[in-house]
Amino acid sequence: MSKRLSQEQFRSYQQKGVVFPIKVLSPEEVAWFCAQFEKLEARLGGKPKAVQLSQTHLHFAWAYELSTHPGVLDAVEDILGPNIMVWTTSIFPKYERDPSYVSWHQDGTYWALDSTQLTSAWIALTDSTVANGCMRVVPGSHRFPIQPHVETYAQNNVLSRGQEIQVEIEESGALDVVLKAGEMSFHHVNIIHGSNPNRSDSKRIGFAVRFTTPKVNQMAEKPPVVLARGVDEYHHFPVLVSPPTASVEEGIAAHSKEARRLLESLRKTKPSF
Ligand SMILES: O=C(O)CCC(=O)C(=O)O
Repeated sequence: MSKRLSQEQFRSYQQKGVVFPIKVLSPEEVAWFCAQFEKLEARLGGKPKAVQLSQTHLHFAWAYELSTHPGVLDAVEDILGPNIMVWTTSIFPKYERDPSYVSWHQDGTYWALDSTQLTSAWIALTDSTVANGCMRVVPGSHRFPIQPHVETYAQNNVLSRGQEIQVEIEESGALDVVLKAGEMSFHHVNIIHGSNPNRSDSKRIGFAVRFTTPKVNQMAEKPPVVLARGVDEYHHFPVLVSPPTASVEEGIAAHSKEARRLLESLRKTKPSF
């Protein structure tokens, strides 16, 4: 029996590789999570880099709480089953009139995972609209094999190496994942997706959580994961023992030390966020 998704939503995920909108946060929760993010953003100098906004759930209590929110996990359970891990997280802010964009890509290309049992929850902390650069997907493309990608290192590309798929995308067939603050979408690890620059005067903030099952293994350096629900009979990953409790300052110090180490490792091994 499903916990959160309707049959139609589940079917949409299977057929299109994406499902939205799923309402998960109350307006009060949105305001609180936004305020926590903005506190962190301000302490990081205003417009943090992508690497500063990855894996925040390991260092900041609010980010851990959002990644393991019961409403989010109920919906994940409908897709992945009862054993759920938070593999990684990334926050994607796009500022007013921000030229940054995400090129068309398939996440499965560069995550070095041995399975497609992964779903990405993209939780909107502000409205995410066509004007402010909402995520876009090519429905059904999760069924395609992994396509060739090039590393462009393009200046405004949010992806760490500017990875871009090498097939012509029919823009008219793309679906805009428009969300209101407090709603989320799920997208499949192999779906072709990206997003345009923010051409509006409103900021867009998305909090992405990558959920896997314990069966999934990674052929690269493994981050600590959160066993959010169920049991881990595989022990492929180190598991975070307890939620973070550090102050913002301590969290920033620990996070930046880890981010430096991760960047160094990425240079050598190349999996990406
Ligand atoms: O936030 C965006 O614009 C893109 C997000 C994305 O690529 C992802 O969550 O996989």
